[in-house]
Amino acid sequence: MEEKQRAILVGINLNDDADFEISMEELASLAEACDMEVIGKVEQNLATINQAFYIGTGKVDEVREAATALEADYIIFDNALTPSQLRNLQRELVLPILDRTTLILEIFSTRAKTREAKLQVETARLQYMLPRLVGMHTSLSRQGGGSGLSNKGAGEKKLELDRRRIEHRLSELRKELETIAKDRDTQRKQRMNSNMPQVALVGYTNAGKSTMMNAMLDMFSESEDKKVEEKNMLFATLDTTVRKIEPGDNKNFLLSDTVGFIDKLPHNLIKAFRSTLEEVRNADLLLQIIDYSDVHFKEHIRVTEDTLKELGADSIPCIYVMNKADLVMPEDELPMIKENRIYMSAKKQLGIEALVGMMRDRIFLDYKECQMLIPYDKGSITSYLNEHATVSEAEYKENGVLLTLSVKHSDYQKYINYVVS
Ligand SMILES: Nc1nc2c(ncn2[C@@H]2O[C@H](COP(=O)(O)OP(=O)(O)OP(=O)(O)O)[C@@H](O)[C@H]2O)c(=O)[nH]1
Ligand SMILES: [Mg+2]
Repeated sequence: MEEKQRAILVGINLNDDADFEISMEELASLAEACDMEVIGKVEQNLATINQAFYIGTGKVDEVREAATALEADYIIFDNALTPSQLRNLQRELVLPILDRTTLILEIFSTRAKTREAKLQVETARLQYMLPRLVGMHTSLSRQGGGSGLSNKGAGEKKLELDRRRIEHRLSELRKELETIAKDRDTQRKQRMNSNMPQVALVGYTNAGKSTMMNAMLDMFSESEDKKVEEKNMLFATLDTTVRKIEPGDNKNFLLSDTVGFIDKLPHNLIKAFRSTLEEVRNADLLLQIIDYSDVHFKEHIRVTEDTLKELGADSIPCIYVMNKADLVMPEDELPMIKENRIYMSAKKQLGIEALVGMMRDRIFLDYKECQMLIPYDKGSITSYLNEHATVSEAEYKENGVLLTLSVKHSDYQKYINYVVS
């Protein structure tokens, strides 16, 4: 098993799609992340997808010939194939067929570490498999077993049995995940009660979210052992981690790091990871981390925004973090702020403080919890605050009235001389 599995990629360029090449390159990285070697590509320009075979019927022969000539082990299609396309293709092409979705599911399943992530991936996988039981190679680990072709002759009975077994397993998974989600919910409610603003890191996979989390922990947290894993690979992070960031003067916030997005992220997977991604939906502010050194960064922003929409998180305020700018801009120009964008480097920690400043301007825009001691001869200030701020307590002290209150940022600045804590 030293030798890598050899794969041919197949893609359709629909109506001269500008993003076609990017998509094929990404498919190749996904295959490599599954430990396969890409040995060839077959591409076709089409105006519409072929309902029966995905690619044109003539092209099917070409794929089979190329696969034989190049001694491929797998044929990988760029898009999720419908159950009937898969069945038809499997009949015509002798080799096991995978698609983009199966690759992503495979990567997720090898990366999943926590019990929850494992159960979520298994759920997504079984859901994808269920309608495709005939001829589907859903797992690379089954290679050699030849489940695809040998299934061809399998009787209806066996199929029905498989189907029932999967459905049973799915209901078990659902129950266990619900229990885990409930615990998580309790924790989240406790955090919300703490009244601390919640900020979520989001963005394309490998953009630098975990590196950003670690940089903030480095600068604004006591303990080192709370760090998360950062790695140069697709989907290094599959779980959600929440950490308290304490930049000082009582303006703390909670920061969450979670799974990254990718183009055509399988719908089932987003659904399965919904509870992991709950942190994103509940955030007061999103930091969209973008790999600014990647020429396709605009496309990545689009995919991230589409995914956020799917999650119902598209109306949350967002700061655009053009990360990895150290690779494409002179370092002495960093950080650079333009409206709601910041050009910076998480890895080199250039711009972390500036970013935290931007975040605080947004999340603490309207609120400031504090105590002010207003002398008795400044009664007009006391009445102004009573009118314009939320005073939760007023204690009459020897040298003035001590107000515990929540004030607008501008008022806080205006009366900063009276702030005692
Ligand atoms: N040059 C440079 N490299 C960076 C920067 N930020 C992150 N990286 C590198 O980019 C790679 C990915 O970083 P991660 O923080 O793991 O990315 P992520 O967004 O958490 O990725 P996933 O968890 O896989 O979605 C790592 O090799 C980092 O060292 C940066 O500002 N500059
Ligand atoms: Mg990560």
